[in-house]
Amino acid sequence: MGNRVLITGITGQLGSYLAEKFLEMNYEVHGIIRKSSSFNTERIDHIFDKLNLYYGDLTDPLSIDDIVYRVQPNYLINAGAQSQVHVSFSIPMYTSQVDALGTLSVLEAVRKHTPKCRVIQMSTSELFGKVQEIPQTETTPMNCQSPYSVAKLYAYQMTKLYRESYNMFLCNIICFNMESERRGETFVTRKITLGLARINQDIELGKEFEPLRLGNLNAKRDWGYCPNYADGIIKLLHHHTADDFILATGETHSIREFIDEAIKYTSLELVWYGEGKDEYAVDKNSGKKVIVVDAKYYRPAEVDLLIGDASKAIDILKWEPSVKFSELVRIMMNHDIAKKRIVI
Ligand code: NAP
Ligand code: F7E
Repeated sequence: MGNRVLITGITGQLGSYLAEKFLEMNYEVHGIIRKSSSFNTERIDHIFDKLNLYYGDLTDPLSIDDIVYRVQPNYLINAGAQSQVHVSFSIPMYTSQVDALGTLSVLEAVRKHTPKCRVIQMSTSELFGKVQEIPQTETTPMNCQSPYSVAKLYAYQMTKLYRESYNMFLCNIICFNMESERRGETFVTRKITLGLARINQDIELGKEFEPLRLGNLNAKRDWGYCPNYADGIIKLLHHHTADDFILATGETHSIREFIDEAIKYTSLELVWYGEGKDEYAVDKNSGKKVIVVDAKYYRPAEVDLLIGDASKAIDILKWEPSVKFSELVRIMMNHDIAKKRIVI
């Protein structure tokens, strides 16, 4: 096997960690980036000169076909996606074009031009939706709750179908929530760590500030550390057999518990008032409103509880989710508190 890897979504959270890890392994790293009116390469700027980058878009099958043909990758990770669940309710058609049909474009291009290429499709715990089983395993029935997850289900099934029909090395890796200091700023964990770091500093400096506005605080997620998941993906790419695997920590916590853990890294002390959509939290010492529940962030359909059982990956791939919940919050809070101090 050669060592040429192609990553869609290389500018994203996961894509950036994968690119770093493959470079460390002396692989030739190729990636697809989108044209935008401002720079969108912040996560890969430190390795930019070592990468081979191509403009393309998952909604444009011609570009995907052309890039796969030119690169002739030995490995491909389809990490590109419209990955915001809430936004997928506003743009369901676009989300389907990127996440469902975009995956089909990748599979078709590989089938035509480089059928021996090993492919990982980035699948998601959102497929379990309104869960039928706790914890969720590779055999738990899927029950989607968003346009995002329906599009990802199409991609999951198409990946399986191509594997079985064409005898290609195609794997779905079903990741539970992957978080890190590189997480997009509108996902709830990063919104909390950045928001609390900002408010903590504003209170210390005696500055006025806007409270952090959040949606449903009671949903539970299995939050893990994105670099751990990148390691699992690399292990699967080098496994002897193509198969589907779950990556998860096996722990679940509510958004409320994430806030409670994050607040430990600030000088704030929260007191909660009200209920549901009228709930808010005040800092005991300053008397200022710090968090407000805002119904704008509620979703038309919610996924209430996710907790994954990654025994198959732990046993077969010898994978380890080494960073668990409290360590994850520590990493993210330390990063965002330091980042706030640099900005000032
Ligand atoms: P992310 O930070 O949102 O990154 C998404 C990447 O996809 C970005 O590089 C983005 O480019 C690119 N992209 C978006 N639309 C595209 C298009 N039309 N054509 C080509 N590229 C496009 O997501 P992530 O957290 O790294 O997640 C990586 C993958 O894993 C995604 O497929 C996601 O659905 C899946 N997943 C994520 C999680 C999680 O909890 N993070 C869990 C399970 C599965 P720009 O930088 O230009 O926007
Ligand atoms: O929401 C609640 C929200 O947007 C988590 C994606 O990477 O992981 C991610 O999807 C929970 C939900 O992530 C806010 O209602 C409350 O219950 O951070 P999130 P997600 O929907 O779990 C999966 C595995 C993926 O595959 C996706 O690509 O938090 N929540 N208040 C909020 N969520 C957001 N975004 N913003 C809030 O203000």
